[in-house]
Amino acid sequence: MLAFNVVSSPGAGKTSLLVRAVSDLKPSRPVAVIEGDQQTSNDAERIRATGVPAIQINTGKGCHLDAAMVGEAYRRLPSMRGGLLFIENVGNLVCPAAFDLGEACKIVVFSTTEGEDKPLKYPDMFAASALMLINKIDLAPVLDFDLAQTIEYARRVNPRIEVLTISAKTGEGVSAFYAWIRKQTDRMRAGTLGTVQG
Ligand SMILES: Nc1nc2c(ncn2[C@@H]2O[C@H](COP(=O)(O)OP(=O)(O)OP(=O)(O)O)[C@@H](O)[C@H]2O)c(=O)[nH]1
Ligand SMILES: [Mg+2]
Ligand SMILES: [Zn+2]
Repeated sequence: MLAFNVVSSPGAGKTSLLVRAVSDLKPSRPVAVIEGDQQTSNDAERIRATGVPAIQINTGKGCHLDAAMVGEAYRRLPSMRGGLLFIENVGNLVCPAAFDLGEACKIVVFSTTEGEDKPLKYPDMFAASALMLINKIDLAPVLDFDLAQTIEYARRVNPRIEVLTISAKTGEGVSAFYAWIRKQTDRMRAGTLGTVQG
């Protein structure tokens, strides 16, 4: 099984992206989502509406997921052998950077509405992530969003971070994200990527 820990500030578009991604990817392999939020089951319900299993974790006063919470949720999922597990972390650009949930890697969703300087202000999250998805690219023209500047700041804190621009709303760029997932799957099978037991 290949697991990704999806992190971002609140509202960057993690669930919107996952709703689209699980719908597109479920024909080819088992897919499931573990959702982390302080309160509500809204996000798990949005995922379940696609027909994909989702387990909601509510952290209450907590502000991040830890491996024990994910382990407990994982045991409630159907068999994920050969599958893809997305863990949507609590919307928070700070402490989720410090917690290993057993994922192959972290994916940071950064949206064009947040301001180009966030990688410099919250460097740990960008340093800990293998991939930065720049979401809400459909809004870039009205925001005067500076894409090159954002990427430059992100690479200042993590020279190896990969970057893709997407719109969870329109679907722009998501096929490149799926190609990136396929590449990680190949690397996992070749034994060159950290994995969790399926
Ligand atoms: N224009 C535009 N809006 C988007 C896009 N992706 C998400 N949104 C909107 O952004 C808002 C937040 O999206 P969510 O998917 O709930 O974000 P989230 O990161 O899961 O939020 P939390 O789980 O609360 O941290 C919603 O109103 C979405 O419709 C996008 O690509 N373009
Ligand atoms: Mg969400
Ligand atoms: Zn926390």
